[in-house]
Amino acid sequence: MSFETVSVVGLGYIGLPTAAMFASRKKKVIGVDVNQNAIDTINQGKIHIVEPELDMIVHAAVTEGYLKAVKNPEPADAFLIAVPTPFKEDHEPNLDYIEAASKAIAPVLKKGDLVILESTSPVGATEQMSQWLAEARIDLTFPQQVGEQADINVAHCPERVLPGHVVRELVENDRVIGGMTDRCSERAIELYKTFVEGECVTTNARTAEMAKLTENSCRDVQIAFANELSVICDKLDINVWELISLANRHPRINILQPGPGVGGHCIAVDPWFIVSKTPEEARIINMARLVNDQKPDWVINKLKIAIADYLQANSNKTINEVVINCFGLAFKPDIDDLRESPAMGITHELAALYPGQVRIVEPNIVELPEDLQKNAELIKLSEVTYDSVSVLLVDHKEFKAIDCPSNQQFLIDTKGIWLI
Ligand code: SAJ
Repeated sequence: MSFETVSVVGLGYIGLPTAAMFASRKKKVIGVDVNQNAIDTINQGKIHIVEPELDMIVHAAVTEGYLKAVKNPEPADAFLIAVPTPFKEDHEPNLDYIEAASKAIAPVLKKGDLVILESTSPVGATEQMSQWLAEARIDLTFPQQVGEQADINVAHCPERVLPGHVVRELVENDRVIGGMTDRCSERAIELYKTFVEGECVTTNARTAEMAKLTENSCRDVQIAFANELSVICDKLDINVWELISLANRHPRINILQPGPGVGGHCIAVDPWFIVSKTPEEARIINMARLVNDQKPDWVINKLKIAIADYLQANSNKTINEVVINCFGLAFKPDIDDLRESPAMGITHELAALYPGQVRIVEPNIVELPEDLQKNAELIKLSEVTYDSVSVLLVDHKEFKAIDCPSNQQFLIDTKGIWLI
């Protein structure tokens, strides 16, 4: 049975592009979301998130009638669940959104349907989702009950696309397909082959869950190594950027770049899903999280020292007169996404410590988030004053294109683009 209608539950950074890709291949796509504003925006052919090229694809899909957004699930042949999986206060994964999505689609499931969990999830979440579905639909059979004979096929196929490159990577990346049975995997491959040009590699659901967590934990550990090196080098008076570029000349070494910390909604979250399941064993993964999470505090301390040095060199000034320039707010270069950004956290704290003295240059936004507006000011790169203390937090292309616009002596360059 082929897939005529595909439903994508959760129309965020992953769900909306995925829905749009199916629609662009002329599948009838029903997008489901709890956010009325997102539904209305999409149904007008517009998008509520920032992702290159996505606006055109969504516009075409909606105007040609292949994509619509609704609040309540409707019958379909395949359901892809792409809802958030945040963690709770104690770093335990929060599966509430998956549970709510499962319970929402259960009433419209029919024999032969495929349900795919795309959300990054702790090991065991797909089995748990299938259990929630089974409890809601005792008239249907599920893989954990009858294996290959199940009425409903269930798989975990984690998303792996890089924000800013989602449209291309959705098509080109290889896909890990973790069916609860072989039949589930076969059906999932059939669905993804609608638009995926990368290879679809099959495994079981638990391994697919762990594969995704492993990828992001690996990156987190590697960034933690770079961040730790930056702190060590600072103490030993060594330029960490030069050091890394030298070490990377070794044919088997590829050290990543230090920064003000690790941001975004994936790398700083997913490793905790491994740590919470196996706290005794996941020692390096746990430590990497702590190293990366501590980096913003280290940056703030460095800045306090720079302010003290500045005041010593400018004895006519008081601490309330020091201007602090913050370059960049986004969680990584050349995007406008401020969520879970270490640069945001650092700037917030500086604005609280030095109210009215913080000037922010962020070329990708037109106004500051509300909570920063009262204590800080958004300025243009051309308006930066030379006589001040500065912290470079994001290596945006606009910053890389110029020489340091501030006084080197009182600059904390967390990305190493202006240091000489
Ligand atoms: N960062 C560094 N140094 C580096 C590289 C990154 O400090 O050398 C920082 C960035 O500035 C940022 C954070 O790490 O704050 C994360 O950025 P990223 O570009 O490494 O990753 P994300 O969060 O945008 O996307 C990641 C990707 N995962 C991997 O590369 C293993 C993407 O493929 C995943 O799909 C995505 O997580 C996700 O949704 O899980």
